[in-house]
Amino acid sequence: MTEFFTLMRYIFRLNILFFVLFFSCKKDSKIEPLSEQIPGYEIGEELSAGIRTINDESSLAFSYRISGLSTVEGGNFFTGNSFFSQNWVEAPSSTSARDGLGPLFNSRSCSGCHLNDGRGEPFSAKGLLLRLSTGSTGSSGEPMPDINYGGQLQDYALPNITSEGAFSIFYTEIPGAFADGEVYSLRAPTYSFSNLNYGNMQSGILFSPRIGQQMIGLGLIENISITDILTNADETDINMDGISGKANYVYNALTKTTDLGRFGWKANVPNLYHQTAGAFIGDLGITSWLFKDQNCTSVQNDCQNAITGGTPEIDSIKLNYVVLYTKVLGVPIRRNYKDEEVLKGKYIFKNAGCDKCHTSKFVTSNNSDIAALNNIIIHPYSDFLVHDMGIGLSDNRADFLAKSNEWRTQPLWGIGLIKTVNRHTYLLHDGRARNIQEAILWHGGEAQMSRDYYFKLNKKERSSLLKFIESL
Ligand code: HEC
Ligand code: HEC
Ligand SMILES: [Ca+2]
Ligand SMILES: [Ca+2]
Ligand SMILES: [Ca+2]
Repeated sequence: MTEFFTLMRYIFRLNILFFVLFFSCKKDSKIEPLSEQIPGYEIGEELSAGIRTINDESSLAFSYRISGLSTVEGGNFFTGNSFFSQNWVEAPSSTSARDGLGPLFNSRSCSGCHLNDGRGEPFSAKGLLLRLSTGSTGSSGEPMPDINYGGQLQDYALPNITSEGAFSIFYTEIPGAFADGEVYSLRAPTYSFSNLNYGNMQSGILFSPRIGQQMIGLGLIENISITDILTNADETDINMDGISGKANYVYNALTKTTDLGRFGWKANVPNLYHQTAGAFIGDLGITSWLFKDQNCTSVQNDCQNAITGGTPEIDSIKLNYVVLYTKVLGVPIRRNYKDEEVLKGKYIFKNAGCDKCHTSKFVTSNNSDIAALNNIIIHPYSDFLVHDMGIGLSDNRADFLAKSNEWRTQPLWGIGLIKTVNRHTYLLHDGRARNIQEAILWHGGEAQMSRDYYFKLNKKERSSLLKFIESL
């Protein structure tokens, strides 16, 4: 990595040198602009995570640790990786370091839903899960779980345990056309449950389908100061630009207080420690010191009585490795960032107001105990606030302060590589969009103006904007 940036700087200096020579020898011939001078290109914009950017665009582009880690941190990353990627097994087992799976679970490993540290797919066990709640809230403002099924439907179970049930998705196509005649179709999902083995869910049960996101740059996001995030919040739209942006304050299991939410599709989780321990218990059925109880409701007796993988099932040392792992996965460098069309797309992105939510730049704070995460210029293309995205994207289920139609601006860094890393392009919180264009056309609410702007573009302009997003 260091070599790479030295090389980049070198090439850049060479260009300046070349530029000087060029002007001094060939004063009156037609001058081809040097790549550095293409209007709109800003030096360094391709470095999505500043000096920590990963120089790779392969199917492993999301899987590298950032540069600048200490030897100990670097080693712990690899141990963390093994507990993230390898399957957990039923207890008791000779592989006692990784037993305790379930009894109810969604996947046998973290990477089951975050394959290659990337984006899940809208299929059960490949990355989509359903959060459940009753509509009332608990003492910390949290959504209250269903009595029989808890806060999440686990659709897998160990061999002798009764599973919770299954769900299926049915898509309805909604056709549309641009002014120039090009047609598109959006697919709206409806969900149905089957084989519910623990009785009915409470009447009026609410559920929220969620896809696992790419794991890149999360420690940098965690290290943005609260003040910097709140600077963009404008809940009552005082500046009257049609965009509000609201902070979601959520329960922090570590401090047992309320904190700014940053992670998850509704900014429903405050930090990566809570998120990681929460995923272990919620998605894999692995207990930790933070979430001590097996994930079984009071009616799930065989689940409660099953053999466990220890108390807790993942000890705090191993949990720390996985938390570190989630913090230091890097962000890949942009591609084609100097192409004329991409630069035109960047211009359109701004004009369409996309950047009012997909904020292009932050500088991380100095607060992380991982020195490499401190003071880094980043281009995540998110404000990490929740926005009203319209009724079309509503899940009918509030998550702390985020209402049913409110979602956290999804960071766009790395989005153009999801296809390479995960071999699909399903986007949005439930994977309903089959590509970037469909994701844009689903934008409503505060983003309606941006959506309409896109809708009125001609084909060439639409293509430029899409090329820009693909370059991220
Ligand atoms: C069943 C699929 C599934 C499994 C297994 C899973 N995740 Fe996730 N992951 C998700 C979903 C869905 C979200 C979004 C959650 C939300 O919106 O509440 C997510 C979000 C996250 C995030 C936050 C990402 C962001 O951009 O905000 C982290 C970190 C994470 N998962 C880590 C883990 C770890 C660590 C494990 C293993 C212990 C794991 N996940 C296992 C589906 C999964
Ligand atoms: C009002 C804030 C807002 C504006 C304006 C906005 N977005 Fe978004 N964008 C979001 C939110 C919130 C999501 C996540 C919505 C969801 O998953 O349901 C999102 C998701 C996306 C996604 C899918 C990301 C993924 O990884 O799944 C793309 C692509 C995208 N936006 C592009 C754009 C473009 C291009 C524009 C301008 C034409 C734009 N957005 C304007 C808030 C906004
Ligand atoms: Ca267990
Ligand atoms: Ca459950
Ligand atoms: Ca505003």
